[in-house]
Amino acid sequence: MKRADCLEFLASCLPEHALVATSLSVNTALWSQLRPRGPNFAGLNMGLCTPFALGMSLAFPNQQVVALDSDGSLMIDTSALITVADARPKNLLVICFDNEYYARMGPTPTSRGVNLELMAQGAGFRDTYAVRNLEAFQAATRSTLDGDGPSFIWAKVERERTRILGTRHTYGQAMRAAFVDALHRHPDYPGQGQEMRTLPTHARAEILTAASSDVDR
Ligand SMILES: Cc1ncc(C[n+]2csc(CCOP(=O)(O)OP(=O)(O)O)c2C)c(N)n1
Ligand SMILES: [Mg+2]
Repeated sequence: MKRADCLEFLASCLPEHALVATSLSVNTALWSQLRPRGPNFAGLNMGLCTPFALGMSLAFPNQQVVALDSDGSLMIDTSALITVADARPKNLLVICFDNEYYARMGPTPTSRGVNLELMAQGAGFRDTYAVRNLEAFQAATRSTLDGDGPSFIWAKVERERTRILGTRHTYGQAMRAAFVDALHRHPDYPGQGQEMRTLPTHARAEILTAASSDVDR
């Protein structure tokens, strides 16, 4: 199963205002091409994708939230699964794309038998799926988007052989500025302009600079 096909399907059925976090992985480059606009926080460092998505799911309880995590990233902090299952956000779907590799750096423990679905179940997830082909991925995704979460999909995918490049909004300041801008426009956002006043001055300046720049990162 190819991760690109899974993500293309997800992009086709995800609600317009869904919030998405991606791990620092192939997920980030692919997702930025499939959904260049909208509330996407991309390229979270290892271990941080699922916790960040949990935060968004609690902040936006009436919106679908998806963590596009990956094997190396999730395994650096599997305790995130416990925190999610314990918090029980109905609107959170965690998808872990498992290519059994740390990007192109070497095999991860899932190549030697680690079962991430069992870990999610042990953490307390009741809605879990292990999928190895596109049809199963599509069925699991439909089911999780229709029902109550938190849900976990362990998606076994082929290792990408070539480097996949993202868009200019994939990383760094430009990505963060696009994300904040998308939150401002989000129908569930609590207050017009409120967030800019509560941000520290240096962060506000950084976002405004990035928003007016076309620099690729
Ligand atoms: C704490 C930390 N250790 C190492 C790295 C270097 N690094 C960046 S991405 C990556 C591998 C990510 O693997 P995975 O999450 O499985 O992504 P994928 O295979 O889908 O690209 C590593 C080791 C890092 N960014 N942070
Ligand atoms: Mg991997």
